[in-house]
Amino acid sequence: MAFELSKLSYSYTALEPYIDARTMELHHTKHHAGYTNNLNQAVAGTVLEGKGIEEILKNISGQSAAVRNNGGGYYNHNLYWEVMAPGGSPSPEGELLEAINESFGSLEKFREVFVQAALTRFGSGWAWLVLQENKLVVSSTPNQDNPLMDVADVRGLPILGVDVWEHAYYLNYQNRRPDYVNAFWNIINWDEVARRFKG
Ligand code: MN3
Repeated sequence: MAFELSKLSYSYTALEPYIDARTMELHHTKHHAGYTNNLNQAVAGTVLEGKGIEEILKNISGQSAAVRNNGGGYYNHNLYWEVMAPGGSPSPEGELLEAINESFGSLEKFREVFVQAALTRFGSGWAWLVLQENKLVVSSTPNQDNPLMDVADVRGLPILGVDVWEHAYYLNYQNRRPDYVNAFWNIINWDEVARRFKG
């Protein structure tokens, strides 16, 4: 059973003005589709064929660069589309908010730490909110790595992630990554983050 490019639950224009339609369309139909197709090619005919993506990522050490890069790219973009929503959603509440407060002090402090991780990731990569046992931490990873991978410096379950590859923002924001990351904050789907937090 091959991996399939996920369908978005909203249109390419739906995240404007924070993320423009052209960026969304290229990102989904070219970049994410490319990772998906290349992942299928990389696992075809190997012992990985038919395995779930999380199982593959959790045992990524020793796999080829093609599996690592495209497996990460496939998983990371699935998460990225789902943790965004047109207009965002109300701020986190309940157990997720409690965990954020316990781990970072406040929602505002978490935002600072998360944005800082996104801005200081040199080159291409991702910033994450990661669930570990019973606490939340922020990390960033290079390229298409993610916290599920056994090669990650900070391991755990990613429940929020922002793509800071230039292809995620360059058409609209050029070199202004801070503007993109702050815009992203307006379209976070906290309901989905909470769903992932609860497992
Ligand atoms: Mn991307």
